[in-house]
Amino acid sequence: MKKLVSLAVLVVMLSILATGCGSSSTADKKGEAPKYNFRLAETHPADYPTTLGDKKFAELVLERSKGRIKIDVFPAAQLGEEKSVIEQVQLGAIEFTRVSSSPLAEFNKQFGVYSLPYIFDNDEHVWNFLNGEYGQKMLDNLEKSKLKGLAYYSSGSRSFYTKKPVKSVADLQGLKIRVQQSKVNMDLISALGASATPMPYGEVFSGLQTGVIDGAENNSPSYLTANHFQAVKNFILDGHQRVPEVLMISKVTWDKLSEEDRKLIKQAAMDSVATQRDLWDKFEKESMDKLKAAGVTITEVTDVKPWQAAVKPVIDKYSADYKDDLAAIAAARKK
Ligand code: BDP
Repeated sequence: MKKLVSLAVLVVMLSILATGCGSSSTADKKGEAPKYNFRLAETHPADYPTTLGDKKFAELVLERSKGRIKIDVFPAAQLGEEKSVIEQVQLGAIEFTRVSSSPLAEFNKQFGVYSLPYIFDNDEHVWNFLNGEYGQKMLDNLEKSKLKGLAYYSSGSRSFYTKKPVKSVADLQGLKIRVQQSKVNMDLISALGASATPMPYGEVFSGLQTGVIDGAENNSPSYLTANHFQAVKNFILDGHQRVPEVLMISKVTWDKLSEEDRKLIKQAAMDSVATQRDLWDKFEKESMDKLKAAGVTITEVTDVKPWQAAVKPVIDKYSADYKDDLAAIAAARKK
């Protein structure tokens, strides 16, 4: 009898699973069977605000195409780390992704400007620029890198977190700090006297735990959700960078779409921004509260000038390369 009951339970569970996973879906119910089945690669977990932005985008595309264009979001780096995902998107093997501008800079140099330190004053300045003509043109310029930028998403500002407390620039001397895989980031860490260790995002947690690195840097939502706070508990809010996130489609895929579908996809991407930004702002606050509750020591930086002075050589090194971009960013401040 007992066996029969557990068998029945198993059958029920399996049927629930089958309905849950089946490609079932909204698409088939909403109209025609999908003509396109695309994949979107995302590094963050399923409930992260940015992933929820991706999902909003996919939902709008499905709805507006009446089920013809289905985009499945693969969170948690299931399709790979950002650098390898970008390569696959260039080839059209993965159709969509959302990545940070930092690794993107290795594929399209112009995006490196976003990794330069302290070029934006605050979030408002960032969005003034991103929503302006110049910021939007940069998305189009990705075409020469076999990519097509669709929209920007928020990612707040990045700050250091370390095993031993860091209270000033001097405390960073000699520490091994993980950086995103880009040249500007390497230079930035070196200028601060630390030793830059590039590695994919997914390896940072074990790197911190095993002591391969002494620290890393990111925004508070990433520090929290990637569990880095469990390994190192000192967070200094120096806010050295504000690196926008980019939602993109492969140029290979883009070229195959009708003009009408391209418009639909672009518009859906733009319309998903409000959802991502709203969720982002809420989660940024929530994650600071959670970090505090988890016993993280948070150090505010009241005077950012010594930090800006230390990284000035980075600005000097790149100011000629990014002359026009930096001028446009500065102009967005005045608005
Ligand atoms: C996060 C970005 C993510 C990057 C990660 C990193 O959202 O795209 O992969 O930082 O540091 O803030 O690699």
